[in-house]
Amino acid sequence: MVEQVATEIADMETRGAATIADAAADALRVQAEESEAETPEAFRAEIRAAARHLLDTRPTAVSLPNALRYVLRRVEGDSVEALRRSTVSAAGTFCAQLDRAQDDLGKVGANRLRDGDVVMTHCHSTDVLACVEAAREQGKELSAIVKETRPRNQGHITAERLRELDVPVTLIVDSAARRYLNDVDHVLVGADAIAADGSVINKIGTSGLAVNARDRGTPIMVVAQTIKLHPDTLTGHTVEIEMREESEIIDETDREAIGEIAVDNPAFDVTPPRYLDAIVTEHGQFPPESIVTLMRELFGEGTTEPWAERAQGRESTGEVP
Ligand code: RI2
Repeated sequence: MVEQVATEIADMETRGAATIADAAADALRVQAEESEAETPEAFRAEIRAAARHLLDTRPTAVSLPNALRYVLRRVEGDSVEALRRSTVSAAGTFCAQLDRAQDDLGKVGANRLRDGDVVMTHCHSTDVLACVEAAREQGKELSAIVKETRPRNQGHITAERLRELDVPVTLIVDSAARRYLNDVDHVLVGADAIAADGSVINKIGTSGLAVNARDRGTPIMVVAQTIKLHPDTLTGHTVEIEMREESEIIDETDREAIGEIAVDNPAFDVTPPRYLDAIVTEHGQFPPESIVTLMRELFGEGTTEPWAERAQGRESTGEVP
């Protein structure tokens, strides 16, 4: 099961920061339920190994280590049965909290949207769609300009979901975004990680979109549950940007026809806080520069790595995530 979930995350069959977190926590639950470990030590080692395997799939979305950390910190007991129960319970609580957080942030984000607004989206974010859904439930009419989001075209998923919410959609290529910004009331983007200085790491193309939006005076709102807050950035660590397969950009035949070229495929970029208007979370909306106060409240000053081969002690601070 862990093997399968890990492959699906790596191949992006399971994708989106919140969905990845949910799948990873659930994989630990199944691992615990199916474990045949005979001693508490063997059980703990097995769960830690499963977490490491999941962790190795994609490096950028911090929701993945945050989910694993949440569950691993709550694996408690002196017997295999007690350990199993606590793991299953922690994973269940985490997934339920994830759903609740998305509902809560949806309502906060919806308050920023007015009846008749046009929104522009980039990539596919379930957190963003939660805001649109909440606004629709409030009876607001919205329409959307949807960027296709090369190379994997996750904009197509967004377009489909928006149509399910009865939102009229205009699909555009990424490079057309600036032309449409004058007609847009809000740019809505999700996040894969948010750093302590308020920088937002999201799908490649977000930073260029944000600079253009600022130039045109169009507000840009980041919608992100607090599992997207990157605790390691509190202590100076940077966020690794995932580089993906060249084949996502160009196939072998076209490439050979062009001649010798290098191809780079960064999956994410970093948008500095000065280009962003608000970060919407389940705890309310924050100016990007002040997100660090929420991070300290939730995580304390740092984190441990409970999945390490040699187990570390419990984390000293922070409740959730
Ligand atoms: P939710 C996605 O990354 C996009 O960058 C999106 O904005 C972000 O995850 C957050 O998604 P990818 O997995 O958690 O498509 O809001 O590379 O669903």
